[in-house]
Parts: sequence; C-alpha cells; structure tokens
Amino acid sequence: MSQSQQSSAASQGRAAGPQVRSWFHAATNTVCHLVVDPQTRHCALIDSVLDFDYASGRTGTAFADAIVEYLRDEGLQLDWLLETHAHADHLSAASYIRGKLGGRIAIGEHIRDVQKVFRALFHDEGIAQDGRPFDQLFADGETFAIGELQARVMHTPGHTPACVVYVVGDCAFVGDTLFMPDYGTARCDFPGGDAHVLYRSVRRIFDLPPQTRLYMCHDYMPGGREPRWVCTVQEQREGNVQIHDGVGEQQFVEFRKRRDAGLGMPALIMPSIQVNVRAGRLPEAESNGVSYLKVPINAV
Ligand SMILES: N[C@@H](CCC(=O)N[C@@H](CS)C(=O)NCC(=O)O)C(=O)O
Ligand SMILES: [Fe+2]
Repeated sequence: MSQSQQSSAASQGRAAGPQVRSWFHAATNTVCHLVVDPQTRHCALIDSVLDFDYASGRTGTAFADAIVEYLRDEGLQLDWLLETHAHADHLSAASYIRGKLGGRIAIGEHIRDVQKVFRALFHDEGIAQDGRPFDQLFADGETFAIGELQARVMHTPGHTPACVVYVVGDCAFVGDTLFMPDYGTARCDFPGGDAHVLYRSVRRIFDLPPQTRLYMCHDYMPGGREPRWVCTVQEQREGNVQIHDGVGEQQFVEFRKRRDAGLGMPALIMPSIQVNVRAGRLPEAESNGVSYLKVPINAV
C-alpha cells in the first residue's frame, strides 16, 4: 500500500480504531492527516495547507479543495480542524475548510504566548493575544471527542512553545517534534524554541506504547527517497538518527544547536506566521478591499 494514499486500522488488521488518510503537500513538504471514526463517520483534519505563491501574493485552494471533495464524497462529518502548532513554513487552510465544511479550529493554549510575540514583532494589533480567532484552545492532558473516539492532547514544546501532539487510540500526530527516523527532529531556533525542552517532549512521546503509530507533519525525503510519514514509537526509539534511546539530553542539545545555526529561515515564515496565529485567516482587508502581509526589516 502506498503511504501517499492512506493507512487504516482495517487495512492493518487491527480492531476498529481511528482510520487515517494523509495528503502530502509537496511544495512545503507538509503532511495533512485526516482521522476518521469508522463507527460514526465523524473526523478531524490535522494541519491542512493553503497553497501560496509568495512572488505573486496569490493564495490557492487546489490542495484544500481535494480534501474537501474527499470528505464530501465519503459523507464524512468534520468535527475538528486541528493545528499541532502555528506553522512557520506554510499557511493553514483551516479557516478556508471550516467555511466549506464547518468544524471547530483548535490549537494548544500556549498559542496565546506565540500571538503575543508576533503581535509585537509585526507591530500588528490585528493579531489577538487571547487565542482568538481559534474556536478552542487545548491544555495538556485535555481530552475531546471525534465521533466516539477519544482524543488526548499532549503539550510538547521545544520547536515552538505551543506545540501539541494529538493522541487518538493507537495513533499519535506528532506535529514538528519528530520527523521520520532517517531525518530526525524539528529545529529549535524559532522564538520560544528550546532544544532542552524539545528533548523532554520527545521523551514523553517515547513513553507512549511501543507500537503507537506516529504520524509526522513533515517529510524532507533524505537521500531523495519517496515521502514517508508514519512509523512506530519503537522504530523512533531504536533508529532516530538524532534522538534514539542512546542519545542523552546534552548530546542532543549540542547537535541541535549546531544544526540550527546553519539553517536559513523557511521561505514562507513571514506570511505563514501572520496567517497562522489568526487560525488561517488573512489579515483584515484594508479600505481598498485588499489584505496585506508585513515583512519586518532587520528586526529578526
Ligand atoms: N527549507 C524549508 C525549511 C523548513 C523548516 O525549517 N522546517 C522546520 C519545521 S517548520 C524544521 O524543523 N526543520 C528541521 C531541520 O531541517 O532540521 C522551507 O523553506 O520551508
Ligand atoms: Fe513547524
């Protein structure tokens, strides 16, 4: 079975649990996951992507529309549009998709801290500091329902202060904490990022049952291999090139700092942040009806 299509409890011969279908957004190496309760046909969509051509300032909905069409064709009821964090490398399509299908947009409660930082950096009072316009903010350990499935939120800071992992049955959607074992972990040099903190968050993920299926939010296809985005806790603990069980906190932090020092900023960081702290909405249109994004000059 191609990972580029889907993996499901049924196709893995497991008892009824979440069914997962994933879409890979090649332009930003992002993976968007749909979690379905097979009993009720209710579902949650995690980390959706709005197409964006920076040079022309044009947004596009081809990627999101394919997902909307799939949900409609399958007769699925979208309960949640979940974000694992305020992404720095792509625009969220959560607001756009909510407009088509309904559902509630949710993120970790520490998004408030992230909003504060970027409200100041972008000098933009249109960015709230109280979590608006997200529909729901989740605390560590909080649970919520996707149909009859129970989902649990784990606060996993390090890459950003607001990162969360969503655990649903024997699946966990890890956002940007871990990547596939042959690539490693997320960078920790964004505002509020911290490699020590990421190490501890990853160790909490490693404490999940060894056969838990971890779904990544990105894949950078090391060595030019095909995109992949799911593996078990055990595979990560045994083989993650940056943070397997044999790697201690200090060793990891030294590695991460060295690597982060050599990384350029993501191409879409400026537009992404301004849109994603607004739950995927564009800044309010100005008096001519056009929405604008800012670039702070020599401020980062
Ligand atoms: N070249 C990519 C960079 C993407 C990037 O920085 N990804 C973040 C996640 S938002 C990361 O953690 N990368 C880890 C690494 O490359 O070590 C872009 O421009 O979008
Ligand atoms: Fe990220």
